Amino acid sequence: MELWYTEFQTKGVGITCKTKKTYHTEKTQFQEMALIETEQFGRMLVLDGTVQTTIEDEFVYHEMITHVPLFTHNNPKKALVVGGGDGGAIREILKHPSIEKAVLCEIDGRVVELCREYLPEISCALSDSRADVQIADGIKYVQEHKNEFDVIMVDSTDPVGPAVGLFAVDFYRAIYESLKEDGIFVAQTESPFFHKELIKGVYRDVKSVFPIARLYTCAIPTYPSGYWSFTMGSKKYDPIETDTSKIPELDTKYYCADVHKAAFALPRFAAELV
Ligand code: AG3
Repeated sequence: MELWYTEFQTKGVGITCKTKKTYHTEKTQFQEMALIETEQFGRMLVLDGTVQTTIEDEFVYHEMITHVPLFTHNNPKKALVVGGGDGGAIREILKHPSIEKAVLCEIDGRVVELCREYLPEISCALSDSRADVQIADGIKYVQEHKNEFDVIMVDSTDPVGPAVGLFAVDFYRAIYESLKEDGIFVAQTESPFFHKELIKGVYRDVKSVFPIARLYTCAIPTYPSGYWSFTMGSKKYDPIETDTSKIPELDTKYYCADVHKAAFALPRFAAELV
């Protein structure tokens, strides 16, 4: 018998994957969780019915949410990931030799535990001595840590349920305060095809808090529409002015100096959102 998993991404569109195995399902204090084996994308983490990450395509998202801001900054030493309990962003951050400490602040401890068990390729860096895993509310954590971080990345779920507060202007203000004077912030901001109003609103809010705001995009096959966006707020450095000839070779599969530049070149319909 064939078993298929479907995420309904909008009222009229879904992604359906043939599954080989269900490793684990659980209702945590915050959300429903599933770890499954898919034929096309390998192991997959699903939270509240939405695909969070898969072994086959996680590299795109985790490289793009981290290396773009880290190479926009001159010399990042201390980074914070809000959400991101799978540890993929931390793994990428720790590829930067300048990084002394990478804090992960994830609200749901079960996500971290189960990703350590079932997705070791993604979560492996959580045991690095420079990684500091905090199981806590990211909003409170940011409010309590002022003027501390060079780069903050918000690696959240969709703006429903536990993540709603992570898409709010008050949170962006708290992030501004939590960053050093040349700090940079990036948030995952959904699909330019399916979430236009969200992107417009986030961009407007980020722009009202940070002197520099930029939208950039990449291709992620398992996320709604396959085309994904990130919004950056920066106090000093403009990512489109990064001297990309100085970007060193890193062990990456998507990000490179040309992609750093190209990611900010927006198709007309996406450029209209900002
Ligand atoms: N967080 C963003 C996932 C959003 C996907 N949305 C969806 N499938 N409806 C990814 C977490 C990876 N660290």
